[in-house]
Amino acid sequence: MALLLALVVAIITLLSIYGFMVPGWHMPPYISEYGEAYDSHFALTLAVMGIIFFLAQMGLAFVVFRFRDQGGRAGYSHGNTKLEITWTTATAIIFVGLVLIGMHIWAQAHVEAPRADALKVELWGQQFSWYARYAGPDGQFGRTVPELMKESAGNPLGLDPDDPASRDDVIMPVIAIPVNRQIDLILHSKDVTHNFFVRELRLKQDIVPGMVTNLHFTVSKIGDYEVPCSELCGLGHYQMRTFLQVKSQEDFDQWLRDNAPQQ
Ligand SMILES: [Cu+2]
Repeated sequence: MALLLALVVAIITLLSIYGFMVPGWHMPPYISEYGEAYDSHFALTLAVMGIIFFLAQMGLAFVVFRFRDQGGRAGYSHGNTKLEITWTTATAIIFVGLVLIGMHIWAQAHVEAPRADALKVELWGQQFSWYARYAGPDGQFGRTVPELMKESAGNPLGLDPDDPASRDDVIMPVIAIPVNRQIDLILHSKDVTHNFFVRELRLKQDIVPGMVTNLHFTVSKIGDYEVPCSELCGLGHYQMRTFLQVKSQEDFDQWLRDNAPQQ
């Protein structure tokens, strides 16, 4: 019986590791400048965790077999303080070490300032849709007033008509951006916490109501990429998604002109 249980533990362990290694489960090719560093850090984390997982599970299988019922009296152990301290310290060092190694990748997108010529795009999340806002030819985002936010009036972001800067703002349900140009994405939420996640960008960011969060990135490949809200934000969460449409600069300029408000 003990041998059977040990074998089951070992087989489940090997199947789990095999499941992580077969192709088809992994993320699609990256399209942003963070991709290479992110992917190698991800692979390092997975390898370290995989080795620990393998050793721990094989240790479990061994102990199940080694200390099987052989007819003797069961002994009581109060644990081993030295061992406890050793593996807790080792775990802490591995986890903090991985964080320290990976921190600069996160800091590049979040903490380092975007370039002065980055294109500013606002992305607003709400239950259960997305709105992207562009400043228009004047380069200024118009004032938004919460009291004016009204979907049925065609003013989901509450643009203030009295502010001249708001007249040329372009508001769209998809995020179009030009390829090979740095984007300074400014994230807002109108209600609850949402999450901006584009697998191909290797970026994921919570959007917290009352907070403005910036992210910057440059995309090197034209195409359409899914943006699913990745924070369970209510009953309609499953349908809260849009697309990041990466276009050539000319196509992007045309798209912006085509969708400019009539004045
Ligand atoms: Cu959401």
